[in-house]
Amino acid sequence: MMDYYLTEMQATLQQLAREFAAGTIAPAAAEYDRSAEFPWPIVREMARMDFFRLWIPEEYEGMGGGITEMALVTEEFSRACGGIALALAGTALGTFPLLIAGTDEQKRRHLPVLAAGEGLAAFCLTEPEAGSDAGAIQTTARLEGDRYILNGTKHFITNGGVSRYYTVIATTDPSRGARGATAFLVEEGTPGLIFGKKEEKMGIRASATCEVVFQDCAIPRQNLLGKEGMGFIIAMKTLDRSRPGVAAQAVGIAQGALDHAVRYARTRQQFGQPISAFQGVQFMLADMATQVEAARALVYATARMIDAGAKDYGRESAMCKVLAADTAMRVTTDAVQIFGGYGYMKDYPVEKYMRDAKITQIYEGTNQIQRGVIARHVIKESASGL
Ligand code: COS
Repeated sequence: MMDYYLTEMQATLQQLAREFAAGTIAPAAAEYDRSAEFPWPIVREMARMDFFRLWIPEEYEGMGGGITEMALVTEEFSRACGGIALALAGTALGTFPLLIAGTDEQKRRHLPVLAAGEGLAAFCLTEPEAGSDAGAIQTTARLEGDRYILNGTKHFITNGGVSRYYTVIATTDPSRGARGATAFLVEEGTPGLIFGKKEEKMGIRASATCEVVFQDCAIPRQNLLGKEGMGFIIAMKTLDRSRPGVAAQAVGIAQGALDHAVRYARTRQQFGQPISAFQGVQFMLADMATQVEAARALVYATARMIDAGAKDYGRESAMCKVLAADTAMRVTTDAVQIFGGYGYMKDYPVEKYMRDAKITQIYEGTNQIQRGVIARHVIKESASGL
């Protein structure tokens, strides 16, 4: 791996995450992939090791880390299992609306709980009819006295059914489209918060994904995040911050598959020598390693840009997500190829990496949506003479 000259604290964190991934996540990955159960014992261990404090500011009992720290840990966890890593990365995603738009009082109440890992979080934006077109949400929130009443269905919700906090985008004014969207915090146990169908997924099977239904779900008015009508902007800002996390997950998945492919190529004998002696295999490994490093470099550069206080990083967030997710798909497919017939079998680890990689091209905005975002920026910059 290239030397990114991490700070001492970042290098220590990376090492800690690497050891945790190798010692605790990797041995359990295949079994959770098979059973599709939520990895509670590992999540509790993550909490005990303080990993959930990472992205929470120090004044709310966190470690005050940034996107860089989150990316480093997500990458290392995903190198062992992209699904188990999502318990942590999905909680970061679910927490961002509170960090972006919450009041000091809201933060004081909820962030220490999240920092201690006593509760996970989930971000509820997607609906059956509002995927890429996030402005088309139909879930409504109606103010009645001092309560908002939520009605509607969110689906494909990561950490759905296992979280304590649900940050929800609903419309308070359907006539205004995206400008009528508003963000809310809904706590587990609220009457009318119902968990629907649990999804049976191709990959990241250790991650809980389910439908989240609101049926006359009444929440206190003070659970409004930001202001009415700001929900779409909060959602977009959330995604701008979280996409480097998906990109880091993709880099980790790609690196994990590459690790296995190199080890296998060194030991698998054909024609009287290890297959790593053949130039055809060497060139594949060289391209895989180069692509993973290029994706990692863009993820770290984007994370550092965000942590340094950049104002607008939507373009870079989308770029690193596209590059890393496409890289993960290519590299994991090539890893299966290097394993040959064994690669196609569930007895070997690489087919899981290929299945896990696929989602990174789809969720938190498909790679087509990311390209749309990048193109908008590029064209706007050109028009303004930059
Ligand atoms: N940061 C801040 N504001 C943003 C923004 C961003 N990154 N992106 C858009 N906005 C603002 C716009 O400036 C606009 O504000 P005004 O109404 O004040 O002009 C408003 O939000 C609407 O923006 P826009 O017209 O660009 O919205 P579109 O409906 O065209 O949608 C895309 C834009 C496609 C980028 C958006 O719908 C999207 O990201 N879709 C993918 C959703 C997604 O990632 N889903 C995955 C599920 S979440 S796990």
